[in-house]
Amino acid sequence: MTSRRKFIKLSALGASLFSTPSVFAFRGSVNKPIVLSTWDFGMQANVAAWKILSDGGRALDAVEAGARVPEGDAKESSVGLGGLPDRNGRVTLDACIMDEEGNCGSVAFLQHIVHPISVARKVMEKTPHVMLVGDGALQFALANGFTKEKLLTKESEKTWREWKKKSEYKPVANIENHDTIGILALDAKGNLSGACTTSGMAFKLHGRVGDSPIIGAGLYVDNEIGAATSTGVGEEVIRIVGCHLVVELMRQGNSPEDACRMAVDRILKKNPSKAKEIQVGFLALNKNGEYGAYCLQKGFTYAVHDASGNKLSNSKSHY
Ligand code: SD4
Repeated sequence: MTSRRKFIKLSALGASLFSTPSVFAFRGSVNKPIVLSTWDFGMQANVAAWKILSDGGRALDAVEAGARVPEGDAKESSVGLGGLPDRNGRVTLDACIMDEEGNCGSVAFLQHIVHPISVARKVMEKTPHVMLVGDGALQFALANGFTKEKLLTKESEKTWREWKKKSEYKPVANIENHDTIGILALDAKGNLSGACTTSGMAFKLHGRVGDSPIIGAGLYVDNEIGAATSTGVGEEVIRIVGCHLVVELMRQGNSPEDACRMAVDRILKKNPSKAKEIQVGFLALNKNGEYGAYCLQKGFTYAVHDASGNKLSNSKSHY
């Protein structure tokens, strides 16, 4: 009898330790559909995503379509085609995608493919895995109908050659050498999805992978609560598993903006002197269609498209 009681007590303790209580509050009226994307180029990405969402389409299709816009734009130097290369002059791409059922797919250190986000989706849908990297990811892409392209444009090669003169690798606080697109959507059915795609830190070490293709770090979606994505110095986001943290903070009842701010605070607390010099920004959307952002340094913008239109906002910042 005693041991049975002990067992019941222990099981109750176990349950309370392992299940995070959710105090997330659903509102009567949900602002849907809605899509949000990081940085100024999020405006164009949102237009592509909105075409799908406004037609009753699925959030997953919307975030993929949105992410493909800067990926295919040779003038964007931080994503896909035309992305700035690593220090060896190679353009290496990272991307991930996650749907309302918690399915996810990711590619990292992928070369020669313009749309890594679509390869990530194929990984999610066609393999039992979450992540493929490097040459394996390339072989998988080629086997699935993607074609090999030259991603280094004349402009990005020129910028790289200039950089090589000093070869100074210093992740700076402004947006010049980092602009990942993270895109989050809530569709008319009330389902959430997210995507994130980047060429990573410019002039990084060959083989370096940041937060963007890492589920939980650069992107996280929980269809019960909300979704989050990040931009900036990926190493700092990985250290705190940033986007999973933001979603869990929303689960505890925090607004999207507060959850983003608390994640930024965590980075600050861990490394206050470094935080002064770098940029990290989080963007979050909850199940009610409420959204918010927060970053370390001024300058992080995000675009929001809902039934009232498409607009660009400045994120609040710590500094
Ligand atoms: C990375 N987080 O590779 C990416 C870069 C980025 O805005 O977001 N730039 O670390």
